Amino acid sequence: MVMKPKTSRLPSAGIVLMALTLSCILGIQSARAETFVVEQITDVKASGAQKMFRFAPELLRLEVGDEIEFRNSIRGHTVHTIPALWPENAPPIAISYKPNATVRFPEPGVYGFKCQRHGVYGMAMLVIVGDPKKIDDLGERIDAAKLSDDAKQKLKSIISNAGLTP
Ligand SMILES: [Cu+2]
Repeated sequence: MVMKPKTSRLPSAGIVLMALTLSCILGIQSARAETFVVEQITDVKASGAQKMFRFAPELLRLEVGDEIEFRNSIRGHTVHTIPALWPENAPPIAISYKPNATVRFPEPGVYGFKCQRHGVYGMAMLVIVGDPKKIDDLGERIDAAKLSDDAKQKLKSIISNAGLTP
């Protein structure tokens, strides 16, 4: 195999500088807040209402300051705070009649969401921001929340699938 001399392939100082600047900019961007997308699904092919209406994904783990773009809060879907699963200092959220809405999460903690209309069928989700201090009592808080049995079951399966139950 014939090797080409490498010296002729050395990039010019200008290109090296440009690459360094670019990687620097990209580095700063990746350290910034991220935006995640949560869809609200109506799956007409699903068997039963418990599977028909759902958030996707149903669990998100964020860094403090990250954002979620909630999509499809239309045709009955909404995004509403579950008060029993909400950090004390965080303002409640109520999104309806919006194809998309972006929410920022500056407070660490556990955030529970339900759809106002389909929560009764278990349309609920969890967002965990940062490293919340109290997470081991999550199961008890779900039990105590004013939610339908289907929603409680959904939230409990989310935390057990994620290995968050003690
Ligand atoms: Cu809904």
